[in-house]
Amino acid sequence: MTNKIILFNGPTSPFGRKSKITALVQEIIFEEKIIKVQEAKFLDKHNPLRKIPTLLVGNLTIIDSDNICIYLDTISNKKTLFPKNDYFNIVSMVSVANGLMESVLERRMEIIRPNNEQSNNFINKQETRITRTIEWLENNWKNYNKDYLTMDQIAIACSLEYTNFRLNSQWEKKSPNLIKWLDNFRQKDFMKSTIPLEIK
Ligand SMILES: N[C@@H](CCC(=O)N[C@@H](CS)C(=O)NCC(=O)O)C(=O)O
Repeated sequence: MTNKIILFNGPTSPFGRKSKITALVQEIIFEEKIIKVQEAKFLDKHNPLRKIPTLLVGNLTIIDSDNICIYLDTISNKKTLFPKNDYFNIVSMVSVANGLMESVLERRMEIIRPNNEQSNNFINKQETRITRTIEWLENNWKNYNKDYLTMDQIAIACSLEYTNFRLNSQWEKKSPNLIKWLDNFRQKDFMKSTIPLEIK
């Protein structure tokens, strides 16, 4: 009997979105449980960081979206999202996209704190990093496999859409290459079915 796969996820997490897309494109059968991570005490026994995404596979817990994506890719019969010939380029670009997601998330966490606890310095630092990272991707990301789906494409698409969702879409005016590519990429079913939604 194969183990049931449970993905603990949130409604808006870009890291969770990247993991869910990987499961969808790699045709892995899984159950998604959308949780309120701040209240999810039960998660602590699996993941002491209490973060989403967290993947349970029987007795095995997989922590961190990168590990989850590699796991899902490894158990799939579909074509790998991490082709060997560009492996290190792909995983490095995934790390840049992760950093962008993290900065957008950190900025968001800061601006929802009470006014007297917010640091403008911290917010400015994140915004500068966000702008610099997108500019860098515009000029440096080669999209190594235009006709083949790779993990960096998924991660970069999730990070740019998360920027639009939590910050704004100013970058689009200055990034003709990225927006041209994203406009096409976001038509894919797995992008459309995983758009982040705020639950009231
Ligand atoms: N490096 C982690 C980052 C995951 C992460 O930051 N998740 C956020 C939601 S987007 C979270 O669970 N935050 C809960 C908290 O900080 O309390 C990954 O790639 O999975």
